Amino acid sequence: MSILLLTSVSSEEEAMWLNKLRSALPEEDVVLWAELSDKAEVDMAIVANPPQGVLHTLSNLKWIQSLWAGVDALLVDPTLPESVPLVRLIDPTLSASMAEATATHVLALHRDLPRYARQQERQEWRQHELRRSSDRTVGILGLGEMGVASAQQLRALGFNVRGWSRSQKNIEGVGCFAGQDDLKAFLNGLDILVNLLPLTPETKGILSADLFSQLPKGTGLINFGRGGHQVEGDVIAALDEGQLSHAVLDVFSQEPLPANNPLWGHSHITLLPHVAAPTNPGTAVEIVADNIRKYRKTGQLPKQVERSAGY
Ligand code: NDP
Ligand code: OXD
Repeated sequence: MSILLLTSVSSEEEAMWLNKLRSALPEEDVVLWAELSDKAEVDMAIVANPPQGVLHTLSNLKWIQSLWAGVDALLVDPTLPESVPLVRLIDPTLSASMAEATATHVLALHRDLPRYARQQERQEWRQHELRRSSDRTVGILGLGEMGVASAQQLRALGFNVRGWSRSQKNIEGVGCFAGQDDLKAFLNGLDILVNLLPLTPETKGILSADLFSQLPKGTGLINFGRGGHQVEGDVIAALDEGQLSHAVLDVFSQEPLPANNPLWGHSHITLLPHVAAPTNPGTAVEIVADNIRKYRKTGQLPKQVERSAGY
């Protein structure tokens, strides 16, 4: 049987993944779509934003392993075979990278860096009151792999930390809120809101005027989840009205963000090109190779995506 590597990344990046996978799995036949002679020979697919309409043509596919943590782009493929288990990337290196990005940008907002950058443009020498991290409350939407690592990092920096998830959690030192009924209480009194939710039918558009109106005036926003979480017009309006003080946006509904998008030029937006926590090819390939070896030996699959929940 063969393992198909199916991506829509550049040919250079795809070749890099192929080489790493072949080195990590010398006993396996890892192939690209263009090299495939018999589709029935494929029992496993390793994917990174694969083109739609291909996976369902593989009649002997036993499971799909994503190289990304988020699987929203995969799940929108209407032809994605329902019965084939889907496994997403869970990698402690990725979570550590996200925790670092969260800490970086929470600290930047906490220490007023965007405001001082705007002052510098005007050559304005003006000091603002310095608050302690323990005087700030940071709320994290999503308490999964990314959210928990980020919460722990922020606790270590002295911030008050809250998190919101679908099911109730109990995390030492973190105020845990769960479900729609708890959302209002979670948002109440935050200084900075960080989004680390997966994009699902339930979370789409959650960063909207309605949610912003439940935050204290002047809250900072960080979106490292997906572009589909933010209603762009509502983010701009909330910034213009001062309801949000600043937004750090790493993800967008359309990536790369088109040149004419007004988010580019907004003075209260820090715009990043989806770099909060990129997949680390070295550690990702080790994890994927381990998953595959375990499956070959025991027939056991790693933890699967819950299709009905969308993550
Ligand atoms: P997980 O699946 O581990 O965690 C998701 C969290 O969101 C869980 O706590 C879950 O609740 C919560 N959640 C899901 N739906 C809801 C809902 N309707 N209401 C409340 N809480 C909800 O995902 P990860 O932490 O690994 O990743 C999160 C997302 O981060 C990815 O899907 C991806 O979009 C994004 N990401 C972005 C990157 C970047 O570079 N910008 C890099 C990597 C990931 P519960 O625990 O109860 O299930
Ligand atoms: C991911 C990402 O989901 O890079 O892994 O956004």
